[in-house]
Amino acid sequence: MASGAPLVMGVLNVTPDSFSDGGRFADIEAALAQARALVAAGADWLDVGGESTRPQAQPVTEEVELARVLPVVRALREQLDAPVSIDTRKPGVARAAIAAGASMWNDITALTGAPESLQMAAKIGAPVVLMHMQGEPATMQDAPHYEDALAEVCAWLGARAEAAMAAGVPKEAIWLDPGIGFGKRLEHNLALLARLDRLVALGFPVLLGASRKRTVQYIDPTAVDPMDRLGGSLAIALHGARAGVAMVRVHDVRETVQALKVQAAILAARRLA
Ligand code: HH2
Repeated sequence: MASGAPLVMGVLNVTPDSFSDGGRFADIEAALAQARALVAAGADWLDVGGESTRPQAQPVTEEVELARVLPVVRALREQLDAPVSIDTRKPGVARAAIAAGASMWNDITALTGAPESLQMAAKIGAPVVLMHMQGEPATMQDAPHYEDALAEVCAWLGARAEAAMAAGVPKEAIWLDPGIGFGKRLEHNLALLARLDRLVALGFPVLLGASRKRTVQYIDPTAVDPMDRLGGSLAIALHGARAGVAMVRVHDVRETVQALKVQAAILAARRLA
């Protein structure tokens, strides 16, 4: 592990259609109960999302997304201490959520989602996650193509970080994310996971999100149900920690925190041995 265990971001989807937990936390009481459980389990951050971005997901309007996320962000701010990030590609939703108490903008489009995204990120001034995606969620898994996925993703994310800084986002506010499963086949995801150190070497904190994703099913075809992908999700989180990622985005917080702690203890003992 580069320097200690990564932070853990718990996923809080307030959507009817997310791929692994759609509909479970769509009403505010259920969302708050889940948020409390995630924090009690050790989540350092909560990532609130109001639009599913799973393959084939259909976009929602800004009004619908705001109505889903704002009451939850406000309630979290009032009732819990954990910082909240807002998972949205819409600059208007990011601005409103930050005003309501969120502290980070998690943007799966890396500030390409709208013409004003870059300027909005600079104006908001909060940390922003720039994630790589090839195409759009509705069609991104139809025909992903790369000559060299690792080189292309690193170059693209580096360029997006430059664009954000040129627009006025401070360097220390920028996070990068390889976007596991976003317009990528298994071979592309594996190329990125195998050399996460190359992304870390760009000099920005890296967020890694592979929890319950289909990448695990491609390796273990029996894991058809996302709930059956915990083992693979933990393996990827542990691998990310050893490669130096700064935060992992997961659904199963308790299990991930425990796995990271055990790995950290073993690595610390090895250093003493
Ligand atoms: N993955 C998902 C959503 N947002 N954000 C970042 N930065 N990185 C990711 O890997 C990432 C993300 C997809 O997972 P989930 O939120 O569980 O599903 P859905 O998009 O169906 O709501």
